[in-house]
Amino acid sequence: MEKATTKRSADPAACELLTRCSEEKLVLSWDRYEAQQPSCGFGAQGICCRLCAMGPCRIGKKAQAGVCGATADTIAARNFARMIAAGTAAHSDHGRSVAEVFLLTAEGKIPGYEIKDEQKLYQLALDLEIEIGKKPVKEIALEVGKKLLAEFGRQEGELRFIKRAPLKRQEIWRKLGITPRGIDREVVEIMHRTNMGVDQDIDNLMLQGSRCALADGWGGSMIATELQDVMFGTPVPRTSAANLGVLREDEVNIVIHGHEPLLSEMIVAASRSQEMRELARKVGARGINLTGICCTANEMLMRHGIPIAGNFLHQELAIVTGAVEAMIVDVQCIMQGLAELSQCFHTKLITTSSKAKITGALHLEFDEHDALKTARKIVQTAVENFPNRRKARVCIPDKTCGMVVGFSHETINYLLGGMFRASYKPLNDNIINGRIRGIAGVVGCNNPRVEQDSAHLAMVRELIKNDVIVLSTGCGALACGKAGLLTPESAREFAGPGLAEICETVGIPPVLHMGSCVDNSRILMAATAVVKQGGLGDDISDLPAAGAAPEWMSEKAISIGQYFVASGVFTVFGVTFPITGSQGMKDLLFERMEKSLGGKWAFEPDPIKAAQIMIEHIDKNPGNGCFTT
Ligand code: SF4
Ligand code: MSK
Repeated sequence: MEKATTKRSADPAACELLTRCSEEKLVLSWDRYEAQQPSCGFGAQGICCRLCAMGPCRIGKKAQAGVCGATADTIAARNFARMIAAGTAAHSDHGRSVAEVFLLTAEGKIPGYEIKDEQKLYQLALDLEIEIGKKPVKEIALEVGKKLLAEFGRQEGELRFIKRAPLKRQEIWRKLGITPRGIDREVVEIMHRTNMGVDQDIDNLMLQGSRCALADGWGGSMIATELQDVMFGTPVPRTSAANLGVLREDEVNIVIHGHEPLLSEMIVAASRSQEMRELARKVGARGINLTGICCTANEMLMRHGIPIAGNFLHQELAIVTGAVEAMIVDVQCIMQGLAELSQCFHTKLITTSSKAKITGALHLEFDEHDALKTARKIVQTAVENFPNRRKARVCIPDKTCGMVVGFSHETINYLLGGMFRASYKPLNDNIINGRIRGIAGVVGCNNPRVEQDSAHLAMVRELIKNDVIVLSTGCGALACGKAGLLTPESAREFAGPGLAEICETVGIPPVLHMGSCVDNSRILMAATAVVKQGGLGDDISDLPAAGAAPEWMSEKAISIGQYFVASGVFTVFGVTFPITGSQGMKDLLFERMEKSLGGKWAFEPDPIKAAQIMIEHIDKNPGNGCFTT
């Protein structure tokens, strides 16, 4: 098979290893993607349905409706709503796991975890209307944990974090009847409504789609972020390094891949223990080198400065270096192809979650009740695998890039306003005086349909060149890190004069790394803080702001996109868009939705054009230029 490696990735480290794969006939996601071509156009456009055994049905010239009479519009809307439900379920089940461990920590029932950020706990308690008084920290934590865990199974009323949104936004949701009740309830209701023969009105389906997505952004994801910060520490800016060059020839390399820091935090602790370091020396290694892929990488990066090996499409490439003793995975975004690929090297693929096993992988189940013990066992397995490494097979690209990461919305507050006058005022003022043209959230995955990282980088460069400050999470943030855009110095090279001046004065990069996928809730909080600061309107939809996921692939991205839109953000996706076979859904998502929600979707695979329509939207909104004196 002809492998055009240069078209596969914009990352030179990836290209180097892709050449090796081509020579050794190793099969990676890009090859499997090619083997799938031509991919199903009905699926890509969202107009195939297999909800019942009268089907599967697909809409085309031959048939304008499914056996039951379902139209392209209904089929596309049901599929889209189910993607939102799946994404919400993934983020929220992550949040639930965190809440459960948080509660056990507060009850003093599990060793290894602690309350690290008491200030954030107090703030959470205030938001949840819990009286602080002279209560001990553990008692407050117990009440916080119970209240937040109950949000998943809540049957009526409103999710508690909804009250964090701007008042006008809350009213919009109430008027439309889409304020989420309980997180699980909204997911279940989508699964019911999209059953054969239930909800067949696209507007009604998408109202529930919005409600469910809001239960993700202002519910499950936000709970995950907040409680992780309390338990593991709220991120603060720190320096680190990115790309496969962070793997070391003379050390035991452990790559953690997945999403939940419940596991990675314990692996960090275990790998730093005297016992494990001595064991490493015994097997002939100089030490233990921990690094990450995808959102686990983001979690370890922003709390410990642990270097990252790469983003989504780097997961297989890390194994191809021949230098990885163990890849430890938990949940989400883990390719099944890793199991077969790891057989070609000495790498042990270790699954750790009862929810996510992979045939061919070694399963060492992570037990939160004795977290450090299981983490030690996992690290030990990796260390003991070091002597099996074949030196001749090792090929670590000599590519790394420095970066500054860890911009929580609290940090932005402090950085801009100072410790004693923490405030978003300087940001608002600089938007109002025109130095900063607007704010963009650029997030999401890699996708082998797109040259790896190229769309992220082109879009982000176009935005910052036009003085738009970028907030980034997930694999998009890691793409920026690998390309040097997460350094303050990059502002001088890539940012427009206004943004460059701010970056230089404050000492921040033009692209702010805000964490993992669940941390998109930080972007919601930052946007809300800008609204509450005043001067730029009284709702998120008034802000000169836009969102994008130029290389998305996961259902989680659709959920994130929908909660951005339902929160009032204009949001542009690239790659393909799974409703384009339905004129009704295109009208609703790309146009009509804005009337009710203040935000809408756009689909534009060209990243430069996408950046330009984001800037057009930013320029239409108040704040930019209107208040220039
Ligand atoms: Fe076909 Fe309708 Fe069944 Fe879907 S629900 S598979 S469109 S008959
Ligand atoms: S890991 S969801 S590939 S951003 Fe959160 Fe990356 Fe997308 Fe997974």
